[in-house]
Amino acid sequence: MPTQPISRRHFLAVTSLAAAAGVLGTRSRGEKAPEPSGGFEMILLPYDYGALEPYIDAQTMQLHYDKHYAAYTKNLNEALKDYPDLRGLKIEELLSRVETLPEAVRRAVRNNGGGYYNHGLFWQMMKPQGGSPQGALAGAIKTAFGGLEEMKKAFSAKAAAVFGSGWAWLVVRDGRLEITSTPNQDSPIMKGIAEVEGKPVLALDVWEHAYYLKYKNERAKYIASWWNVVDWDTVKKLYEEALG
Ligand code: MN3
Repeated sequence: MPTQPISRRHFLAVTSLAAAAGVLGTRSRGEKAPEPSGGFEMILLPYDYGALEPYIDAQTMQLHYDKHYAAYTKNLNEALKDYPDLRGLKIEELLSRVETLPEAVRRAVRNNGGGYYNHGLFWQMMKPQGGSPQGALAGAIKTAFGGLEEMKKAFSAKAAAVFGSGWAWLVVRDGRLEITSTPNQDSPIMKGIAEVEGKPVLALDVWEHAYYLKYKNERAKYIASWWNVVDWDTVKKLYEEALG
C-alpha cells in the first residue's frame, strides 16, 4: 500500500483527544485541532508509516499507531475522566503507583496507561538505519552481557519466550543493565507488579498486532528484523537519563 507523509497531518490531529476518538485523518489541512482537554496525548510518530520498511511494514505501523495506540490513549483518558488529580500526573508517576490507585480505575490504568506509555517509548526507539550503541552505553552492554551480539541474543530469547502478548525490555536497575519481559501492557516502571523494576532504555512489543500482518506466526523473524530499526541514539539518551 502507498506510504503517505503523516507528520503534518498528525501534528494537527494528535494534539487532542479527537485523535484518540477516531477522527484521525478526517481533519482538513490547516484546520485547527480543538484545544487539549487536559488528558494524555498521543506522541507524534517521528517518521512516516512506511519509513521502517522492509522490516516493519507500513500497514502494520498505521494500524498499530492509529488504532491500537489511539485506543489505549482514549481508554486511559476515559478511565480517568472523573479523576482530575490523576489525569494531571505524568504518566511515569501514574504507572509507578498504579497498585495504590482506587480500585475502580486500577485495572484500566494498568492496561491502558501501560499501553499508552509503552507504545510512546516504542515509537521513539525505532528509526530507519538505527546505527549502533555508542559511548557509555556500549561499555555498559559489554560489562553486563559481554558484548552487543550477546545482549541481542539474550534479549531476543526473552522476547521470543513471552507467552501470549507482552513486551521485552532492557532496563537500568541499580545502575546496571538487565533484560526482562512483562505480560500484556505491564511495564517495568510499575512498582509491585513488574518482576524486574527498572527504567526502560529499550522496548520491544511482541503482541501479535505488532507483526502478524507481515510475519504471521513467525515472531522470531520479526524480532530479528527489528534490530535493523532500533534507534541507538534514543537508547543511549534513555540510558544516560536513567543513570542521571
Ligand atoms: Mn502494540
